[in-house]
Amino acid sequence: MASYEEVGIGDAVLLDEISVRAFVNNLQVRYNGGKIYTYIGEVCVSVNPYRTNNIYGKEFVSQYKGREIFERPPHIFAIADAAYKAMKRRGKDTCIVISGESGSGKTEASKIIMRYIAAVTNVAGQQEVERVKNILLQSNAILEAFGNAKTNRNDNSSRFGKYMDINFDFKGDPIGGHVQNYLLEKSRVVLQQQGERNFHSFYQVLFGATDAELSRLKLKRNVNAYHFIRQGGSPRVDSIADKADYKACQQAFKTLGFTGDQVDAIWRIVGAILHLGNIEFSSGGDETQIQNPQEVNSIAELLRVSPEEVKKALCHRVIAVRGEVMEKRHNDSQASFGRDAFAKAIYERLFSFIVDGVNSAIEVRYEGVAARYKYNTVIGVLDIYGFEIFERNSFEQFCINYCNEKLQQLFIELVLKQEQEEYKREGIAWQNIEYFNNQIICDLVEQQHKGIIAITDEACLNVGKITDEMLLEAMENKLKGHKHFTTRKLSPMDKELKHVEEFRIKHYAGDVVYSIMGFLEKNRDTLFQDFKRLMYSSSDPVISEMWPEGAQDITMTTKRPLTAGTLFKNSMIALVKNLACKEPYYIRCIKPNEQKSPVIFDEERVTHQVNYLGLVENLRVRRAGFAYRQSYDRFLRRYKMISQYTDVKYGKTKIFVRSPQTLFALEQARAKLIPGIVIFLQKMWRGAI
Ligand code: AOV
Ligand code: MG
Repeated sequence: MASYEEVGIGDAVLLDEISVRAFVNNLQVRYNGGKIYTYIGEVCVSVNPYRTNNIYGKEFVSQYKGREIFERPPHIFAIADAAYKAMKRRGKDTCIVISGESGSGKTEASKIIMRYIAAVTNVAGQQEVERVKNILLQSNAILEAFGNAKTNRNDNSSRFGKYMDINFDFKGDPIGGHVQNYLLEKSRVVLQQQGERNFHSFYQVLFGATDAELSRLKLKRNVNAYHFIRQGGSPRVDSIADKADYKACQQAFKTLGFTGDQVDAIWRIVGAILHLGNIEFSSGGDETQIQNPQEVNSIAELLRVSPEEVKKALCHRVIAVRGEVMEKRHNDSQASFGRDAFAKAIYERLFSFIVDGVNSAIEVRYEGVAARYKYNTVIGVLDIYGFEIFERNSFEQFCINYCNEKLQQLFIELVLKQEQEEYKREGIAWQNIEYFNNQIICDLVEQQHKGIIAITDEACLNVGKITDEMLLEAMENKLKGHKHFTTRKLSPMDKELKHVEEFRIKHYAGDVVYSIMGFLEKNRDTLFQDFKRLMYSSSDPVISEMWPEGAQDITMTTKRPLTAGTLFKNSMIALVKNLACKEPYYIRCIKPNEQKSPVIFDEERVTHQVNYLGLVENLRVRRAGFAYRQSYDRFLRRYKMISQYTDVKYGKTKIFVRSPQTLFALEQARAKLIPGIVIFLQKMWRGAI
């Protein structure tokens, strides 16, 4: 049996002193002693260990299975178990919200939670449940291959947001699931900063495919031969095994039931994108020419379309003017723009296709297990892209950081605000605890008419007439004086704002300087119709079916689609609404240093995170408050067999228990009585009494 001795204080609620320093010190003592998890009541703080710890094996699973949170030393398993128990015992939909900045350990945490759930369910060994569990676990290999990339913050950074529902039957066994993905950072397909990579999939295929496979894709095993994947100058990463990951990904495609034709089309699209990146345009005048037509042939062959049509789509636009169809030749920059938009769009569409494939593999099959017990409950696991600041921050970082603001807002709402309001409602004496409410930053981004997204949308309506600089001016006019927004023009003395095209948002987690360049186009997200028709014309049904809108007649006027910013905003609002109606559990991840080192605990960096995550405020609310509350009837039902208890307060409708220890004592006393009661009942049933 593995020993797991306590170091420092496991539940910060029991610290002698409540201060940021004491809290961080305790985290440090625990981190140095190899303890990465610390509680604030039922919130689990996790400090990234940057090393493999042997704490997730079978013996640990059995230590946490079915136990109450406060019975065992802090562990992420206990939170997973609590969410699972609440779902199983009380039939509640629950969710586990994992937050923290880029590289803090969210994605690893989400996988550990999924493995725990897989380990504690299906004791009966049903085949269908085994199948579902296997698929849930293996889906990660695929989603990470196509949706994660090396950034300067994290070698395996999630470049999409992921919310996964796991559905359970009435026995508590997983019978299916659903993945919802949020805005993939598709600009990475065509552009990476120094030190970064494109999505893993590109390197996996180059390093992992056999010679025969590569030659079918018309690719050389040489990263430097392809513009789209060599820009960051770091094709090989020590912590990443591209070749093994390719194998795992291929295996996962099989397990999930992707057909051979589908997998073949997926890698052909990846290959076509690499060729597309090498296309160069040049012209003497306004009429662009493709410099390397052999690439066009490769693209056409891989996408199963005609080379003539590829060339046409790259060099022309077909437009309809008052019902009349005309061809217009691009100049070089229009052609390059079109090529990049095309590459980004086919990768994004490919990613959605893969997510759909994962979903059809795990959707609840009502003709199967669930037909007998349609009743099912859900545990949702949220793993998004963490807050990030780079050298250059653009529209993508703006969306990612806004997403983090929304999650912080949800935490504030549920943990800090409602908790305090509950005491007041219940008439329990309460001293208000102050915290920074980031609603003001959410409003800055998402408010109707006045928010940054709305201002950008308005500018996007004026196609061709408005530039990014003019958009920034519009923002300056509308947001002048806002405490969390500034530009160089608004504060000329501000040295951090080096360029006129920059604006700064004071986020909950720190100041970020964004460049406005590209905002309009990224928000508008145009893809010339010609490319949609080209993809639809593919003789490969897998590809053609990814692009149904290519069937549309050119002369048909279509409604203006929603912008990328508005779509993202809507999806965030829906996400928060979905999470808010479930019983939430929180994992708050902390990154201990910038060097990815297992031995450095950078006090300043950790203090900063503890501050912006509001952990000490969380602790104050928890400590001044009562760890556990329950409606009177439930409390009575559970504990009426034990007559004496202490340290409780009587609210109007609920009873509040201050410390976990009290509750633990109650639980223990109750547990001691139960065997006697069971024996009594058994005797009674047998007629012995
Ligand atoms: P993130 O999901 O929070 O970043 P990850 O979960 O990808 O961060 O963690 C980054 C790296 O830290 C992993 O690749 C591991 O090397 C290491 N790590 C994290 N958690 C653990 C753990 N529990 N045990 C061992 N190593 C760990 V981002 O997706 O960039 O926001 O956007
Ligand atoms: Mg991640």
